Amino acid sequence: MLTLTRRDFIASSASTMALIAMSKAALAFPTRTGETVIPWLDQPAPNPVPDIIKSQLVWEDLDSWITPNEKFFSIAHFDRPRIDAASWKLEIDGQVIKPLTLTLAEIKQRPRQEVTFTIECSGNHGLPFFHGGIGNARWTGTQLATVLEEAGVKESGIEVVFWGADAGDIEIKDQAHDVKMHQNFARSMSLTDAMNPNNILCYEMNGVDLPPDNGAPVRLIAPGWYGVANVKWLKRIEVRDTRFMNLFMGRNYVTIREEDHNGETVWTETSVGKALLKSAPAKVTRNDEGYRIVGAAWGAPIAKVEVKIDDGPWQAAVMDRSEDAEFAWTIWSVDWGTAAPGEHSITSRATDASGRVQPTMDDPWIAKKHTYWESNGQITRKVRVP
Ligand SMILES: Nc1nc2c(c(=O)[nH]1)N[C@H]1C(S)=C(S)[C@@H](COP(=O)(O)O)O[C@H]1N2
Ligand SMILES: [Mo]
Repeated sequence: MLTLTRRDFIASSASTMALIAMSKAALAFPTRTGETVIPWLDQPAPNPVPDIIKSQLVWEDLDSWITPNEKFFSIAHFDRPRIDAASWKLEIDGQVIKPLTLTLAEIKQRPRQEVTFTIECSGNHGLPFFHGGIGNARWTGTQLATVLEEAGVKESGIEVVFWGADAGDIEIKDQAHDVKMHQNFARSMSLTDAMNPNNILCYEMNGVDLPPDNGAPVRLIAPGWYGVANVKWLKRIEVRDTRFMNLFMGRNYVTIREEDHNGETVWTETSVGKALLKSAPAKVTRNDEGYRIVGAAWGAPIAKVEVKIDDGPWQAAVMDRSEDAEFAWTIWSVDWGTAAPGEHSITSRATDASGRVQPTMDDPWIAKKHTYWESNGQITRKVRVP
């Protein structure tokens, strides 16, 4: 374990930090000397929305626990604002006793808090062109709860809205309405969820300033929540005395399911929330010793991962615990030995610390889900062994 003082962090250059992060992660990864990667046969479809999904993780390239910033996926639903950090200010207002306006320098003067968190877009694996909406980074900022405490939330405050600087034109049309509006990106949480001590106002990613596409100068990092809750390009934090509903709470990022209640089907719509237990095979490698399957598991504390090759038995994967963080993915591997030439399918399933198992694709939880969000079913990949 590398320990650096705060001064070391500040003094070292961006490139040095990146090198330290990479060499540290490389030690922890089940990479073997002289190995080559066998590409998957089932490659994702071409991305039809390159403005929204600007980059994605390429699973075959996964070779470090920390995802380097230049390989990190990036999602923006409206524009991608470029904000002048020197003049930027964050407002904290609404149902608070003392509204605050904080500059970046003032936020950086507050105590530093760091978390390694694997952030996944809830749409990941829900669409044929979207398999790489995930990455693991070390996020640094200051605790949100202490800022809200300083502003003093009033008795009436029940909901916290995180407003982004990005905005777009939205239209709502039905029999009775035709409303056009220009609305900023926003997501909200209950006051209780917002006060979770793990949430940070984040200004650094993997030891360097937060990159513009990932929300510079400051974003919310809410460990354990799906990507959409982690509002980028923060502009204002508003405490409200009512629940909040907008495009990203109530229309988009809504999971529609058929649930069963006493034998009766109940159709539900829920706003995407906390991350769900999931795993995925990342790549198949080969060297002189044979084949190896490597993957990741995340979304909950992971007890074990099992892998099924074709119609074979579930085999226990070796968990790499050399890097262990509550909100970060766990890398696993299975040695496949002398795999038979031909086409094979590889499925992984994760089990969390409470014994819950990642659902199969025909589990009603997945099969009776009618929107592509929160797709945490077991993933099968196809590979051809030469
Ligand atoms: N302001 C703002 N924040 C946002 C978004 C956005 O469009 N605007 N997209 C969200 C979604 S859907 C995801 S998955 C994550 C992605 O974070 P990243 O781009 O840093 O990978 O950002 C979230 N925060
Ligand atoms: Mo997302």
